Amino acid sequence: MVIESVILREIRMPLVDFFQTSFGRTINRRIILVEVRSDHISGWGECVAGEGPFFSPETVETAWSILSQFIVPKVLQQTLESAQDLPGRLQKIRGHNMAKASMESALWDLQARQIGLPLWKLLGGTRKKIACGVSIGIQQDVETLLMKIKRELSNGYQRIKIKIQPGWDVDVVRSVRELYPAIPLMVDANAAYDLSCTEHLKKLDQYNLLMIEQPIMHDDLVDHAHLQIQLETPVCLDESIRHSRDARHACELKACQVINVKMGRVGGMTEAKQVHDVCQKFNIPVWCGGMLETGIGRAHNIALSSLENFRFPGDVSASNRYYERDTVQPPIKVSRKGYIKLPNSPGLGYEPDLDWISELTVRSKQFS
Ligand code: OSB
Ligand code: MG
Repeated sequence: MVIESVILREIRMPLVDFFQTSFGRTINRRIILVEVRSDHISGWGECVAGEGPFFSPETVETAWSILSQFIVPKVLQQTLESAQDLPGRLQKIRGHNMAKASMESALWDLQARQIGLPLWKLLGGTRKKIACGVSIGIQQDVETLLMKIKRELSNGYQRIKIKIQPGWDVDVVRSVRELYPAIPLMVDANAAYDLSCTEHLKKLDQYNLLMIEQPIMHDDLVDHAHLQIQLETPVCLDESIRHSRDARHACELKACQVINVKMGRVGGMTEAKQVHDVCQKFNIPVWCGGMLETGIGRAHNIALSSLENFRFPGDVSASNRYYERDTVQPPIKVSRKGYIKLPNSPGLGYEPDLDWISELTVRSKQFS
C-alpha cells in the first residue's frame, strides 16, 4: 500500500461519568484519531495517550508532536508491504508506544479493508465472540460502588474489576464479597502500593479474587516477583509490560500469572500479538485491557481479543458506558450474556461517524 495522505485530528469528548483511578480522575477525554488514506480507502486508529503523564509518560501533546514530526514522515508517500512493516521503520524512535500504536492500528485497518477481510481474521483471531468485563473506578462511597456493580451484572457483564488504592481496598472488597460471594471479581491498583504493603495486600487473599492488577511500581518486574511469591492471589501486570521482552522477563521471573495486553501500551498490534504469543508459550493467559477508548480504539481491541490466548473477559465493554454518542456506527453493543460478536465486514467492522467526528474536532492536520 502507498500512503497518499495522513490526517491527524484531536477530538474532545466528555465521559458519561468520571473515571477515577489511584493516579487521578478523568472527565473530559482528549483523543487523537489517525486516518491514513490509500487509493480512496481510509484506515483509522485511535491514540490512547492520556491527558497527563500519569498512566504512562506519554500525553496527548507528546503523541501529537511525535506523530507529526517523526512517525508521519515514515509512512507518507511510502510503500508498505503490510502494517507489520511499520515497527521496523520506527525502531529508532525510543518509547512513545501509544503514538506508534495509533499509526500502526490505522495501517492494519487500511490493509484489512483493502483486502476485504475483517481485521480480526487478518490478525489470526479464532473466536466468534469475545467475553466482556467492566472496570469500575473509585467511587465516593461503597453504596455507590455496590449500585454500579449491580447495574453492570444485570447488563450481563461477566467479570467485575474495581479500582483500589490505599484507603479504598480491603474493606471495599469485603463489602462487595458480602453481597456477591461468587462473582468473578478482581482489583486494579495502578501501582498504588509498594513492597512494604505486602502484609496488607495479603488480606485480599481471603476474597477469592481472579487477580490483582499492577499492585506495585509502574516500571517494575523484580519486586512483583517478590510480591507474587508471598500472595495467593494471582498478580496481573499492566503498566510494567511495555513490549514482548518485558512479557518474557515477567514470565521467566514469575512476576505474574496473568498479563493485561493493551495495544497502545506495547506500541501496536504486531507487538501485542507478540506479547500474546510469548505468554502462550509460558502458559500465561492474557486479557485485553482498555483505556477509555471511543469506538475506533474499542473496535481494535475487539479484533485483538479474538486471538486464542485471550482467556479472561477483557475491559472491552459497550460504547454507552463511556460516551453518549460514539465515534463509530453502529455503536458497540454487548449482548445480555456479556459478549461482543466479531463483525463480518472488512477492517474494523465499524464505520467512523464522519459528521460527528468533524463536530468533535478541535484541531486537525493533513499531511499529503
Ligand atoms: O489500568 O486498566 C487500567 C483506564 C484508563 C487508564 C488505565 C486503566 C483503565 C481501565 C480500563 O481500567 C477502563 C476501560 O477502558 O474500560
Ligand atoms: Mg490496569
